[in-house]
Amino acid sequence: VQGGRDRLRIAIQKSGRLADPARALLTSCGLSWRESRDRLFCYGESLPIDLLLVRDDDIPGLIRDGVCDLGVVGRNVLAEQDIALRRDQGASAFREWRSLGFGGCRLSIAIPETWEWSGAAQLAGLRIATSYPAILGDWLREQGVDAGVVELSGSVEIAPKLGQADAICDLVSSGATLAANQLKPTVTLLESEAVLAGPVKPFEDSRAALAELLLRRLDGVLRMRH
Ligand code: PRT
Ligand code: ZN
Repeated sequence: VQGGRDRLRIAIQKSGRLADPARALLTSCGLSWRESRDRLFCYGESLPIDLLLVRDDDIPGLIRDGVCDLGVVGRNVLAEQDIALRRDQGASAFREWRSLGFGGCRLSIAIPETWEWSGAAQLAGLRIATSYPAILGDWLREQGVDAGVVELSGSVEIAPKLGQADAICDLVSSGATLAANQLKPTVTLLESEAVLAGPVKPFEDSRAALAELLLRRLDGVLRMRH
């Protein structure tokens, strides 16, 4: 699949927390689609703006590779992949264009309930489990704290119980999951929500006008929602 020049392609989550609100927001912007039989592609009908339905983790890479023009993704995912990419390539390939006001959560350090929190220095020499090693690594460096980072792709909150780690760095919304695992949140590394992500460089073909139209409508909808 090649990034179209006269159509705009937006990647959104296929299923999960951001899937329905992302689609509802774009519908509020006057977009409508005809779905492909495999339900992975939605062809724009009211405007030449198509959707690709994917895993959220794939969205930054799809923008970087030009497969998609824009994407709706958590700031947490975008920031993690941006740090990793800048470390590898020395430059960003995508950035946040708008914050969208849904999917709110925090990326926080959590420690066992029974511990007293005295600050970042307390983490020195401990093992911290996370799915966000780049964000955590940068933060630990900023704090001047030398701790072990244990990268896990899921079930991070049970790592302390399993003896894989002493503390965790994970997304928190209500805090119920932490409480169920006898953990408590301490410091927040990132306040996250869903964002519209796009390339660092502006479009140079007819996608520019389409993106501008979409942003104008989006800003109107976001203002009304406030
Ligand atoms: O399949 P795919 O890879 O696309 O989906 P996914 O499972 O990776 O993502 P999904 O749908 O779980 O989350 C998508 C995005 O929603 C995240 O990247 C965040 O930007 C945002 N979001 C908002 C959250 C939460 N709130 C949240 N609470 N993502 C995850 N959680 C987790 C949290 O880590 C905890 O384990 O949900 C659990 C419940 O949270 P509590 O604190 O309410 O108990
Ligand atoms: Zn994911």
